[in-house]
Amino acid sequence: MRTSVALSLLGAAATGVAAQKPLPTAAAVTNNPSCLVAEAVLPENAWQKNGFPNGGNIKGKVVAKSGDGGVGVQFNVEVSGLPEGGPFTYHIHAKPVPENGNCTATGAHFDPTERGEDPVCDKSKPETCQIGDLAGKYGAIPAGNTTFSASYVDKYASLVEGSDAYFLDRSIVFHFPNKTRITCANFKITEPACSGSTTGVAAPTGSDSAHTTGGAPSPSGTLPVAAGASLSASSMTGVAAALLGGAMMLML
Ligand SMILES: [Cu+2]
Repeated sequence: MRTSVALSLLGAAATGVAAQKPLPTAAAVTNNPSCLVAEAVLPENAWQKNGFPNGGNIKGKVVAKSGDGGVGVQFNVEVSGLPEGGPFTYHIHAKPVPENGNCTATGAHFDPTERGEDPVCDKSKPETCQIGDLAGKYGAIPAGNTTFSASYVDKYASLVEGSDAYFLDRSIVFHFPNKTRITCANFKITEPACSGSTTGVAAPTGSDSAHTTGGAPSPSGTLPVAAGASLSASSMTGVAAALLGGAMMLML
């Protein structure tokens, strides 16, 4: 860590550019659960509540589900009734929309890597952008459009509850070019994850079936091997947990 900071400072000095903190990078998510679908449906007449008489009659939704093989999240964005002006941006925001529909209460952009607003997102390096900055990474809604649709996979968003990049308890917010908020909605799960999905929970399920044959524990020598084998495909953490589990069994 310290080395990389020193190197990048050295690099900046060498090229005569003002030293800038290197941006944190978001990790690609590979264990999103299959089947799960979530939708953020924009409410009718939200723009009136938000006090923008020229807010058009924006409607639409943002659908989120796992990318192929659990990698990233596929977003399908569909809006109509956009007001005049633009380009319009939209983001996942840090907090949910409260009961009264006030988009201002959704806080700042969802930014678990804490990279902040500056410098602006560089599309060619999406891993360095705020995870919630969807318009920054995949394009804003161009000016002059009353409808818009887009579909893309963001590798860094997570559908695994409890992980840093999990966003289904947050909101999506659409903005005028001056950043004021036109409309917003919370994500809601419309289809649950299916069993046998590729979450971190899937691997332990496999090892469970390996040693829940009968109430009595199997001969201790075979356990760590079986658990290790069934978990090896999942993650280092899984393997570590399996080894730890095995070690604890041996101690008992
Ligand atoms: Cu926003």
